[in-house]
Amino acid sequence: MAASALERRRAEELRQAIEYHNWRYYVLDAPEIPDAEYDRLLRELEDLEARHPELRSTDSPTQRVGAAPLAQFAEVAHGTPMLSLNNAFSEGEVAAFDRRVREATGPAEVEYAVEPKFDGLAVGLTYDDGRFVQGATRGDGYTGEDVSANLLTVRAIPMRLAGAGAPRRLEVRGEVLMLKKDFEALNASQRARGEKEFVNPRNAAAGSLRQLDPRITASRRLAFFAYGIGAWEGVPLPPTHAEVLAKLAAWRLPVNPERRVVKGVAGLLAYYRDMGAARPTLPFDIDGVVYKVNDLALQARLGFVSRAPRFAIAHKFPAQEEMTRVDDIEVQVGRTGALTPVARLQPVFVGGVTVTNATLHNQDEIDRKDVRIGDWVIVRRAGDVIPEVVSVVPARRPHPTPPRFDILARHPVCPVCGSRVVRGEGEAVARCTGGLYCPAQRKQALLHFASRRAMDVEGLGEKLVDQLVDRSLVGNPADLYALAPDTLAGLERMGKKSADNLIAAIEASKHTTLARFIFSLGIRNVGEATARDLAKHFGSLDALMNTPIESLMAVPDVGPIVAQSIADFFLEGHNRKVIGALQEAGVHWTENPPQPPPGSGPLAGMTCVLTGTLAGMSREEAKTRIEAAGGKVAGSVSKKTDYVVAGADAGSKLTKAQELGVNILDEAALLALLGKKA
Ligand code: 9MJ
Repeated sequence: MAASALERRRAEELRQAIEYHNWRYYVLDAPEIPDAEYDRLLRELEDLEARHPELRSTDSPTQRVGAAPLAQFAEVAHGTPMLSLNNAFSEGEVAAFDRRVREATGPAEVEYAVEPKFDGLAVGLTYDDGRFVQGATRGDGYTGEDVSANLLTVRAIPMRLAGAGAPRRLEVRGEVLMLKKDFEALNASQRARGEKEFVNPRNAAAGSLRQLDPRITASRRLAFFAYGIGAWEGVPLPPTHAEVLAKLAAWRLPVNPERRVVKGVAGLLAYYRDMGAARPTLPFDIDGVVYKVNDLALQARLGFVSRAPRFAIAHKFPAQEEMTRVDDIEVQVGRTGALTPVARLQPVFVGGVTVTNATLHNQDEIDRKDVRIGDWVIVRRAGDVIPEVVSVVPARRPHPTPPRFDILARHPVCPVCGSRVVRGEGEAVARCTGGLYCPAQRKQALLHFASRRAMDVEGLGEKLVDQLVDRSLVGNPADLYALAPDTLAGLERMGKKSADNLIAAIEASKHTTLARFIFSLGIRNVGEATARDLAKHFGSLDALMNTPIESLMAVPDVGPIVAQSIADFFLEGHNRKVIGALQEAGVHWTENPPQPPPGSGPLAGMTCVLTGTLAGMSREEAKTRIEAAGGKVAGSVSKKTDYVVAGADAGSKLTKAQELGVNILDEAALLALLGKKA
């Protein structure tokens, strides 16, 4: 039976609603309805179309998935070539670009539209009268591949343009990419299924888009950002690039919110710096920023040189991945004796620094990536993370083929202390059995003890710990508290002033919290969160030390392995001795600080901001104590701030507080408020 007028109208209503919610969810990241409601709408439309196949239009959201696999992609000739951009790698090259623009356009400062340079795959999407008709890859710039069926599975790409005023024909140019989190999830699932992992989000996006079976593409989460146009027919073109993008956004095409309009070289470079700083926290990879002359008439006057526009340039960030050679694989001994293989690399400039080492994590990782000495590898360094070997370049493996690298075969004994190395059944890591006899483990234990989130001994770094252990000045954490300023002043890179500072920092660390103290002990499998849970649950160190293993498992998130590690630690006589010595030396904490019920305590309902360095307590501790008094600690000063606590060298937050007339406390005043005398 043919569809009634009512059903026809309902189908159209559903299509519009579903596309609207796709836009809210995938473009704005601000869904209005729960997933279940969205699913109901889609199901209702599917049912309607199943009953009345004549209602099934090609631009219905039900058609996004389910197209049959192709034998091959059809070729698409680009009406306007999809050109690439010239690159700039330095500020000088950016200044030269701006100079060339001004030579052609006049001396006035030029306005630029600036945007992130997405590291994905360029595509062109054609809309006729506002309806998606085709999507193609860039290919060689003149001819690409028709990947329409795959692009339709990308929910951020609208099947219809919203609102009125769409051109008769519009070709939107932009980049298909995979968000970092979706890339991680995809690789986790590839790993779980024993399939090959993707090297980076770009490759994952490319591999997903160039699938002959759209159902595979549909199972991958791809994103899209529009950054330009190929065709724009039938309606007047806005005067600037920024306004073109605004139009695209109004039609509900995804346009990245990080775009700006700036003036002159100074504006370009400020944007470059801002985006460079934002890069690690962006949800997607970018490999630079793009500058485009904003005025489209000026763009037309500038025209093209060979294959790239003269009106635009990509300012690249330092590469985050480079190829280099593994000269050797060495092992490092960690705090718990774990032997971590480290690749020694031919120095290579990547992520803005010269990298000579990259972690290989453990034997399983070496096996999975099959890294061998002499191999050429892709090294990655993103943000502040430790450089990593991403993959081997198989074509460059030397002849004769080097042997597989086996940690245990290479190091039957610890390279530092000569103790036996073992790898437990089912364990990923091989370990030195030397315990605190092993200087490497001792050093790492000390560094952990002193680290910011543990006892927070400022200034006790690696170089210093090396000297202290190598000269037998410190054997365990308790020895730190017996160090004399003169002993320290005699060490390399240590003057009297830094020795005094370190002594003061050691002294200050004596006052701590139970959670920090437990964490600082470096008990295997006990991280910061577990330490906090243990402190809260047991309330005192004595109770924790003397508790049977079953009671340990009563703590939320403590399973048999963690419980066993804790029990083992406190069974060791020398661990108990060190704890005794630490308390003897004056290390103390307030046991089980009673948490005030919400709305009580001297700082109940107050918001405090900390700035500068306090003499008698660390920032973490101040935060804990303010919270224990019912207050909240915020990161920035506003009119709503009740107190700014200012220590030494307080900066802009103090100025802001003065400007806003917010109460300012020094340390003594804070302690007084907390109910303690300074
Ligand atoms: C990228 N990859 O993000 C262009 N691009 O403009 C941006 N690429 C481009 N623009 C003209 N933001 C040709 C390529």
